[in-house]
Amino acid sequence: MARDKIALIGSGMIGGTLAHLAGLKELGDVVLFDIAEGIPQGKALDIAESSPIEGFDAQLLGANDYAAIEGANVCIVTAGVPRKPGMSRDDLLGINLKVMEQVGAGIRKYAPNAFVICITNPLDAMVWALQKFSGLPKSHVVGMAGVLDSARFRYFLAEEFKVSVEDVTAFVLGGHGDTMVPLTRYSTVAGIPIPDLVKMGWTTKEKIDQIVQRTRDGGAEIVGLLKSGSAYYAPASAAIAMAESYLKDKKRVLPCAAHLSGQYGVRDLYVGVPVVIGAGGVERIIEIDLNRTEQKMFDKSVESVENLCKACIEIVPGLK
Ligand code: A3D
Repeated sequence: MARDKIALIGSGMIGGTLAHLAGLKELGDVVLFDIAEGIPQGKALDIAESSPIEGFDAQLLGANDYAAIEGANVCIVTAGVPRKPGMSRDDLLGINLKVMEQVGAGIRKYAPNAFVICITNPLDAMVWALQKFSGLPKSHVVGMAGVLDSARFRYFLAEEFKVSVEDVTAFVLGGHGDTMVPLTRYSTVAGIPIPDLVKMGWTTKEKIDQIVQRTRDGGAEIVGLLKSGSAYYAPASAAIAMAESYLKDKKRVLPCAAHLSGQYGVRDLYVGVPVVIGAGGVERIIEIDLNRTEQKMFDKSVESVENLCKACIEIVPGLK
């Protein structure tokens, strides 16, 4: 059986890390694409030269022509510009929307059967636009944000409880931004919900509120430290988990920006919700019960995603 083919559209900080992880995990052959000449070729060669040491077999190719992504099973899109300190994700909208138009056309032409994972910010609007520009089925175009946001939440909770990150599960819903909705009720340590752990005296409500806020500001915390560019190790790990679930038909339940067509009362928007990812792409959208406070936070988050999509339509009226 031939190897799977993973196309990375954008070969910057996340793109390079994705290529390395895809190699290490032997997910398939990798094509790094970018408009910058030499960068994808250089990164591909560098990673290929690590393969004899790490012991993985994969072809790594760098390219500046979309023809190189032909027949890819998975495309992971990071093309665009990242945030600089003081910039919000939304400041990136105009520039990255134009990039999504080019990427959508490239995928439509050369990899129409791929499972597409978008990472470019502002995420929920860019993945929505990319699906429209590419014309691929909605089940096959998905945004990465929830896996990263919930990983940050899990890490902070594991630190607070002094337990293994493996035993902490967490759920973060809504858009990727300041309005994301970390759900403490559905977050657990080995099955024990956080509110019960508060009652058991493991932590306090104030401490959990601080962790929720730190999760919401997780991206900005890294941008502030790095001073140029934004997070890339954890975002790459998150997208690889989604790609792996598709390629190996693992049917993992992961929070992703998925296209909603009535679920949670939302129509034709991409919003972060729990989904099942398997060989069929997004195979199921899971609708969980939200209490009144959670629903209010979710609605606020949806409203901000809707406003971003409206801003996209103002720039490219044909997107409607
Ligand atoms: P960076 O290292 O700048 O890489 C972006 C790459 O895109 C560069 O190599 C550019 O040359 C390339 N590029 C620019 N325009 C085009 C184009 N038209 N076609 C093809 N390639 C192009 O950024 P990065 O890898 O750090 O981040 C990539 C994106 O991910 C940014 O938009 C970030 O804001 C976003 N991001 C999202 C998350 C989420 O959780 C959703 C987290 C971190 C970063």
